[in-house]
Amino acid sequence: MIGLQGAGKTTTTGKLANLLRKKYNRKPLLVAADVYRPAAIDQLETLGKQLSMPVYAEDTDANPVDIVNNAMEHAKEEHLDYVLIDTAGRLHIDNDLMDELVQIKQNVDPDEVFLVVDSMTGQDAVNVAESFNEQLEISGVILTKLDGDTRGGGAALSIKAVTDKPIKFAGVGEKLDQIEVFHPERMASRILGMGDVLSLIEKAQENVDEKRAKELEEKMRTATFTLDDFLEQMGQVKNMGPLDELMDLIPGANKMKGLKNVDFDEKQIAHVEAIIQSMTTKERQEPSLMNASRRKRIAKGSGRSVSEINRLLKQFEEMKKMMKQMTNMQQGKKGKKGKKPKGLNFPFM
Ligand SMILES: Nc1nc2c(ncn2[C@@H]2O[C@H](COP(=O)(O)OP(=O)(O)OP(=O)(O)O)[C@@H](O)[C@H]2O)c(=O)[nH]1
Ligand SMILES: [Mg+2]
Repeated sequence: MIGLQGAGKTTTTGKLANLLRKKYNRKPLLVAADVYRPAAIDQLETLGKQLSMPVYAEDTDANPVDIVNNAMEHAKEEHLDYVLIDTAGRLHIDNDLMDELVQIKQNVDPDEVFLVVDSMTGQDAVNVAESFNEQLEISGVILTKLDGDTRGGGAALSIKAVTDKPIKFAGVGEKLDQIEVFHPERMASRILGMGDVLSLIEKAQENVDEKRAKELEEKMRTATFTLDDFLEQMGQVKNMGPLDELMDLIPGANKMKGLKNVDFDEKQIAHVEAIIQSMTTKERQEPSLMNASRRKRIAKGSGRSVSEINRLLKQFEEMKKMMKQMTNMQQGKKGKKGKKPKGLNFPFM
């Protein structure tokens, strides 16, 4: 990983290692080759601890070229199959930095040289990419901080044009799972405000248990969907990531008047969860049981107001009614055994 100071090299090293293990079942080694900032080694070691992954580091007076050579040996001995090298950044490109990186490259002969670029740096990012590529022949680019705004999309296009190297990954947040394989066509549609349905489907596939989703769907169709099911479904959507991020992926959502200024407050979900969790099993199955004293008890248990509980129950009933109508409509059109449309089934989204 190479790039300017603060571009996101260290974070990206952790993210890639995480991805390699999670998705491809690999055993990566993280290597701290930034000896100029004492905190840099600590930072990588902390990441390694967070991920429970091995980190190779030496003292700050060691030579980065020696460090990477030793790290390669270490990886072989420990049967680790990917070596991710976190190198030092500089405020500006300078010759010392370039020389050191060239030497590291000659010594380890890496399969990939990833230039990590902060997408918020705009046009400057393009110049940086050009000079790194000239001197080090990068193999690909990783754009970070694409969660900031869509200006980064412009940088992506120009970097590709100038270096003719592919953008391989995109960092979309500070957390260690917030990295995505970069898809140019998706980026283009995100910039154009068309949403990114493909990414949304991918997220759903990764985080939603398909068998359970089918069972829940069946329950909805037969109107036996309970508040317990509702709770479970909410959990599945929550796994997919922050709601406002998901909204960005839905085509046209940013143009819908009502939605534009809605604050997708994660707290709201936590409140609904607290309310449902304060109900007895029986109440969750049969919300019609809910009389005034039960509502009061639930309010107390969840720390929410009775009117919030009333609202939730009303919304739940309405949702069930709507599902029934939709099912009837569908059956009317295609017959009872007709194929249902593919796609996501999150009624409350
Ligand atoms: N929002 C957001 N923040 C990111 C992303 N990637 C990195 N960051 C943040 O950017 C800051 C700098 O990241 P580092 O990984 O330390 O950057 P670096 O390139 O290693 O920096 P130096 O080692 O100082 O050259 C940190 O606060 C990261 O959390 C991203 O994709 N999105
Ligand atoms: Mg760093």
